[in-house]
Amino acid sequence: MFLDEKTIEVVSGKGGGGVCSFRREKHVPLGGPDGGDGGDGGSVYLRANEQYTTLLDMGNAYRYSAEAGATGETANRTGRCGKDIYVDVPRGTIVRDSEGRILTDLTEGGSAWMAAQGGAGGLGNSRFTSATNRAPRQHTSGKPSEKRILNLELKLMADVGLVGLPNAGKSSLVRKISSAKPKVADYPFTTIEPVLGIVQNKGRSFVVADIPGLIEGASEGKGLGHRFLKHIERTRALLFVIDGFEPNAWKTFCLLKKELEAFHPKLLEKKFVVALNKSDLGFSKAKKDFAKHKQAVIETCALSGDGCADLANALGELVYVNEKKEWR
Ligand SMILES: Nc1nc2c(ncn2[C@@H]2O[C@H](COP(=O)(O)OP(=O)(O)OP(=O)(O)O)[C@@H](O)[C@H]2O)c(=O)[nH]1
Ligand SMILES: [Mg+2]
Repeated sequence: MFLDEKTIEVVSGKGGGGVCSFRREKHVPLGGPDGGDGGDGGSVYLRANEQYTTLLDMGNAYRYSAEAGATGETANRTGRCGKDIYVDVPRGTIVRDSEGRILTDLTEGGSAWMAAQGGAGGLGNSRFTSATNRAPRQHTSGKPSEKRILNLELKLMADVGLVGLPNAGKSSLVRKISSAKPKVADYPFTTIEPVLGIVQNKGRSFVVADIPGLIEGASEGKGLGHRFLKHIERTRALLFVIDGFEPNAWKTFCLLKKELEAFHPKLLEKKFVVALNKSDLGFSKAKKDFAKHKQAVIETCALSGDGCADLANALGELVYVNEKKEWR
């Protein structure tokens, strides 16, 4: 199962109260005020963890609470501070408040964002000592905790997103060029959730995302594509995978582009490579059509691996063409 949306509640710790106390010891007359401050409450942070691939990796917890600060003590001892907690989320998690406003976007591995700030500890009575008040009884309580409902949404951070009709051979290609082993079968919608694979190419590495096949109307919610189209919004480049054995390969390419545009016109501004797959079955018509429209293709056979090295090289060039990955 792939989980890309989740709601959590974060609660920081409240601050410990300051106390009122006076030093009382034998042989020490007029001991004076010695009530310590309360400790600060712990804060809750969200942290982007590169090891996590989906929100499921967070486990089932709904509420994440940090410890409260302890009450101050006598002899001017400050109460213990509550521990901060770090909630790990997958890299690429967008955090919204309950009204849908974006609070942060955790695109950088290891980066942390304070989701709920711990309450400050209160002041003990010794803080209020002054020339005119040598025995203050005044002390303050700790600041309250902060509670927030957060909506998390994951948008995958892959370098290359695969786009193609069901059965085009996307998963087969991902198996050939990357370390990932998504399921392959001869029926549509074999892939029902995105799979990330790391490609090692000429000493460089990049991430490809195999997403479920798109069909006509995907941008309006048909098939599985719509839900996963958002995952290619953040990829740097696209790989169109087209079954070249089909006589309508060129039309398929146009249809895919149309669906992407309908979902978000910006998707068409991305650099892309076209793989004309299933070269073992022969595809003279498809090749001619692409040539006629001056659209370069890479011929691949995901079964034998023919052309797959060329494909990996071409993708590597696209990903590394500029200074690599500003969000890495
Ligand atoms: N002859 C031939 N068959 C291929 C090739 N690539 C993939 N296939 C077959 O095509 C079928 C679909 O392959 P998949 O890799 O599952 O296709 P997909 O695009 O991931 O499909 P969905 O996950 O359903 O969107 C499988 O039976 C593969 O064995 C190829 O280059 N040549
Ligand atoms: Mg697949």
